[in-house]
Amino acid sequence: MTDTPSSGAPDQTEWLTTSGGVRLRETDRSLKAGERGPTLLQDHHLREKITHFDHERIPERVVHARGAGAHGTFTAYGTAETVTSAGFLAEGRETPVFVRFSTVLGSRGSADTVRDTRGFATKFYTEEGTFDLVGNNIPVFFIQDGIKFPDIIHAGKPHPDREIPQAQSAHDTFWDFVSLHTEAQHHTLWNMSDRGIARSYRMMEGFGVHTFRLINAAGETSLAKFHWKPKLGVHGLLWEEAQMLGGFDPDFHRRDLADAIEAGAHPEWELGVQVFPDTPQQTYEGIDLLDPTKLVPEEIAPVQTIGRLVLDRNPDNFFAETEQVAFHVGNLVPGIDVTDDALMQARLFSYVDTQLTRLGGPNFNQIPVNRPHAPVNDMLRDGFHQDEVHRGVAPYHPNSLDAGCPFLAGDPQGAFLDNPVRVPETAKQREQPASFDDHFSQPRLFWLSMTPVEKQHIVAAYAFELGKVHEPAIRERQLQCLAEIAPDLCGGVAAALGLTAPSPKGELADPDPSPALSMLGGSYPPDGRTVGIVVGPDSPAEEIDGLCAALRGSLMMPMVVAPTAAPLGGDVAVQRTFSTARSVEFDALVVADGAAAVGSDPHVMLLVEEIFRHGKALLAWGNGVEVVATAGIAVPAPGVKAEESSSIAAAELPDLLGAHRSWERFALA
Ligand code: HDD
Repeated sequence: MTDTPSSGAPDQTEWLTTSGGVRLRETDRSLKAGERGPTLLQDHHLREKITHFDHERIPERVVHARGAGAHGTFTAYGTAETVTSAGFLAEGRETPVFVRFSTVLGSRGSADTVRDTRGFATKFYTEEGTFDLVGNNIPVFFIQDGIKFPDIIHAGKPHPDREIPQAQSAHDTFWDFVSLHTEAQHHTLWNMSDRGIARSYRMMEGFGVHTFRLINAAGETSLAKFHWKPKLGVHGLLWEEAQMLGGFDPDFHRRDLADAIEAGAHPEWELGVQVFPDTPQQTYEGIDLLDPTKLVPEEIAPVQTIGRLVLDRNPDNFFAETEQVAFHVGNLVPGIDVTDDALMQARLFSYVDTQLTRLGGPNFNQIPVNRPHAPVNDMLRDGFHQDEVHRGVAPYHPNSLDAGCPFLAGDPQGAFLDNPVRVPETAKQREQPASFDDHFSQPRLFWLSMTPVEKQHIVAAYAFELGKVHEPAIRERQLQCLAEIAPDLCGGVAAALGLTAPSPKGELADPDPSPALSMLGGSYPPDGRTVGIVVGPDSPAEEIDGLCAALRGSLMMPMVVAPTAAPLGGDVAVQRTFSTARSVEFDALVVADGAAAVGSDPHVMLLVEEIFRHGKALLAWGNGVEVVATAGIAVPAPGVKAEESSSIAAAELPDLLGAHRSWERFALA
């Protein structure tokens, strides 16, 4: 757990050279006319060094600018072979991948823990070409047609006059748009849930959002939605934690991902599909599969797992890999095709287009992280940053000069097939189906599927966000939308804002709740969870060392928190001092024997009090129990325990962390 890279350090054993490979005698002083004289234009090394530096930055992504990436492997179970001929989904096939997680609204340097949708983009370097699954951690989208993308993003980004607020949805333009353009209400409700403030990239579901068309070896088609299911469960921060982390550790998610991989706690997901018959209506149980603001509950279309993703290698260089990776919804392989979803269709254009500006030309697929692992033999030529030295004289087809090559492939050679889907005879029109006008029944389904504590968080999130909206008409319009979703949700938010809850104007739908939409329940491995260990100057060093080793052995990440940075007992490393530690960095706190010597140190009191208030596991042994009592916390309480020894604490932690928090500690109104 360091801020230094794990690998890829410059080779200190070689000579320093210019970019032309000439060895350098000096790089700290410019070439001048005498000791005190002016700098000479002749100094080619100075000019090269400064010029290159002047051009180090490239435009950040217009959306999803803030992100973190990792390498890994996808292993297919073979269970998808009945529905798709995609080679990388054949049983046992291993495919290298690069994944980039992101927030949507913030700029490159913004904080990780803001309330926002998270991007979950996966590049599969398959033997049949690159397949990109460019999804989010929310299964529905704000808009039904890509032509609205600039509108939602302009509304969500900082106000154009002062360029504030950064990476926030709690402002007038966002709520102005989503309350007017009510198809955004479903996605917005997910944002207001704890999905909008993920605990970790490792603890998020991922969704391809759109419906895809799968084609099997016999040429039969079906429609499908992709899901990523995290091994560690789906967990959120509390809003207070998210806000505090924005200051204490704006890199929280980036650090969490890199540290976990470095510690061997390799994040894992299973890829799953919901499969639907490919009927002319393209609906399932009345749900329009081409409407990306709608999901299909797992209870009526189970997610069938088809493979496993493990991320096990951090990038060597952030810019080269995470910044320059370029995803494209049109990177498809035989066996997987797009549908007529109007959101997806617009994306097919946007992703290549944006790289032309961002990566400076059309050859971005030659950048190492974007290079296909399948052989490439295209007829694209020249352009900025062309790395290939193409041979031959006839980059056109047909030709007779380069032996009439390259050949075109057919089915047996694995050529991509644009599936010959029938297009109904119809008129060109700027219209959409009537079912797309239903904007409230699915948000209502989501709300009805939440547990009481999740509902409480959602009400608080709306109250915060709308509390930051200045224009009364926008608040009132959004309250009207909430009334159409659920009067109890609307009532809770209205009460917090000091407003009267409006009545619904439409009829409320009566969907069956979908328990799969709730984040609560289940028990998960503690991989990569951080555990703070508060010690005093005389805490038993050997025992603390043993506790750290035991936690590491179970893939948890201990952090010793001591009065000073001096190693405990001379050789147990201290990761945080009382003045540098803050509770939000930890998933659990252990107060060690010997900690009582620090008395009621305000930093320690705050640590213990916040850990308790945030429902996190709090264990103590020996006189550490006195510290918990001094902080005013009764022992035992749910998730608060006095242990007989450090080894019992180590054994208890996985179970306590497995449930993420002691939810019983949150009093429900
Ligand atoms: Fe997008 C980036 C996900 C709709 C246009 N998008 C981008 C990334 C993710 C998504 C995860 C970051 C990729 C990376 O890490 O480099 N976008 C989505 C999802 C959508 C969606 C799940 C709806 C289901 N996007 C969408 C629309 C448009 C775009 C409708 C335009 C019509 N998205 C872009 C873009 C970006 C992008 C401007 C910015 C950087 C990039 O592509 O490479 O082209």
